[in-house]
Amino acid sequence: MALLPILRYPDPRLYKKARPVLEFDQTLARLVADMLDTMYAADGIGLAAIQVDVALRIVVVDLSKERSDPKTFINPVLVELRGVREHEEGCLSVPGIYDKVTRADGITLRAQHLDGSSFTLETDGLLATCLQHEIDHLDGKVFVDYLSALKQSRIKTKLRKRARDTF
Ligand code: K1U
Ligand code: ZN
Repeated sequence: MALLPILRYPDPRLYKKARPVLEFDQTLARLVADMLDTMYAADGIGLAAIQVDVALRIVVVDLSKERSDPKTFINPVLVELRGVREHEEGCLSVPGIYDKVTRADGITLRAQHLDGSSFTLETDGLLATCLQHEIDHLDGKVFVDYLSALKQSRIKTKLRKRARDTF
């Protein structure tokens, strides 16, 4: 088990666009296992590889109460968006900050499993919100980018102050 350091907003590495995964090998399987360990240790429901400074299109999620239903999405692509819904979001890269973001309510997504086989998922509610949030990470976008400039500036000040106070 390895816990990977999670990048903190506004680290510029969070704004990189992730590259597609081309090799479905043991190195990929190890990275996904480490991402799951990291997500569970941080009490998150999702994690994108870019958050652990790996610019590859990999997402892990687990929305189960028992933390026993890990799902892996390699090279995820949103193929359909349905309706709109406002949901409270948080982010492991923006600790302690929560705000409402409006996104599609229902999604259809194509992705690959760890072995490279393709699958389609149709979902809605929190899983759809979480997957859109994670795919945004792969495209170099953080949920606070949807908030007003004033809110973004207050969040940066708060996180900077918190980082100073921990030293
Ligand atoms: O990407 C991340 O940083 C993980 C993030 C996923 C997420 C949560 C909620 C809405 C959209 C995306 C988190 O896991 S934040 C922590 C968390 O568990 C949580 C926060 C708010 C609501 C529900 C769960
Ligand atoms: Zn996030």
